[in-house]
Amino acid sequence: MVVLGAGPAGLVVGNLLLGGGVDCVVLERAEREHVRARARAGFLAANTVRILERHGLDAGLRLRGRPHSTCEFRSGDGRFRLDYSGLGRGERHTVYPQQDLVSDLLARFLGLGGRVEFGVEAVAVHDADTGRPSVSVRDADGRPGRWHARYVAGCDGRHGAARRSLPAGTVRRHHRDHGVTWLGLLAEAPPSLDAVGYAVHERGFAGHMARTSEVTRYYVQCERGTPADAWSEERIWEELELRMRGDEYGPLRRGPIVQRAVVQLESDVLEPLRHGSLFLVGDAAALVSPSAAKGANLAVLEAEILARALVDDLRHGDSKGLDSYSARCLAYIWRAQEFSHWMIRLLHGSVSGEAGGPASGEAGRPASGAAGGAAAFHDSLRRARLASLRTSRSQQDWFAERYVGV
Ligand code: RFL
Repeated sequence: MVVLGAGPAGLVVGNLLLGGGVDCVVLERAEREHVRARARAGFLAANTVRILERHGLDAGLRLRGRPHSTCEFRSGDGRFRLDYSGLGRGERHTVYPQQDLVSDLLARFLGLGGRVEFGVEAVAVHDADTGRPSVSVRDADGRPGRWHARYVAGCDGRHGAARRSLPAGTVRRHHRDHGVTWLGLLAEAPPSLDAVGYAVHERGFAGHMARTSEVTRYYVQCERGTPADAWSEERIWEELELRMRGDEYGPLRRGPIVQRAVVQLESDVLEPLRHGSLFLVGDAAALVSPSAAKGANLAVLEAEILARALVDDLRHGDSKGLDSYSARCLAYIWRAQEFSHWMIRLLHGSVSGEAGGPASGEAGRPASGAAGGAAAFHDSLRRARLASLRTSRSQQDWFAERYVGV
């Protein structure tokens, strides 16, 4: 087996294959330290924790992960909190930085004797429609090489070789740009509240998510096309403070911004997720906008489904799991897309593609008045959605089940 990419998807596939007695190699474009340090997700769903636990991959998160079950919504209509451990299925998140999870998975994989080729970029997957596919690669010095395998797991993200190698016409791509842009920030500052904070403001959305006791992720909506370094740290904190209504609900705990990235809220699904001997997993299969924190959780879920099916096929000659892989995973992916789309509309009023929605992000401009009736209409719908969530128990149960589940 060849696995492309040493992110959460690739490393879960790799660990489960080795555990199931299937030999594999992981090809990873980046160097080891880069892979171990890349800060991204942080909220693991209860089901993700169960999967990791089932396969003995949870030692680190049991030690250092922190349970989390509260989110707080702030808007011009006031604020309210939902403790979702008491709603829906009563599940919680575990806050555990993705880079720590990746480090754990990598250590475990190498400890089991697994092989990772760092600094080796997959260029293309060849002959995927045969039973003998291969992967052409180049190393950091540009030297070419080739790996042969029975199957290839494409866990190399949205811009990887697996997606690029799909012949035109074999896969349908669903893509939607929600027209909303966030600046994703990591601040070396303790969390400012003991909840995930979602702030809806006429200047645009702002979000707060704890990562550790010293590091907090913030999001601040910005205009499409804003370079990541366009805003000074002072401006970032002023916008966050204003949108999160620090004067009413308490000031934010500030610190240096140590990472910035522009995040365009997009959805992207490939269908089907199998092309002969090549399987798409994680971000290579689908991109879910970070509005609902589903990406890493889906990646782990799909990785388990694929690895089990591969072990059944390669060890026991049972190919049923591989045959149903795509349909099974797409059912989860579309539910995650649906919820993340709902979250985008909860937090942003009008989004692109809706009548009167912005063609590109319009953060910083009031949604009412001269902006026109349609924008004001969508803003009123957003307020009504938030009001339902605040007051309706059945709406809260629905929200909790989807927010923490995959
Ligand atoms: P990854 O993690 O991108 O790993 C892919 C790996 O493949 C390598 N690679 C290649 N290797 C060889 N040859 C090539 N040609 C290659 N091309 C790429 C890359 O170097 C990399 O190591 O994909 P994977 O494993 O599918 O995991 C997906 C998750 O990383 C992603 O969905 C999440 O980070 C999304 N996400 C979040 N998800 C959550 O569940 N909860 C969250 O709280 C959350 N927060 C986030 C997020 C994503 C964010 N960004 C990146 C927009 C916050 C942010 C800011």
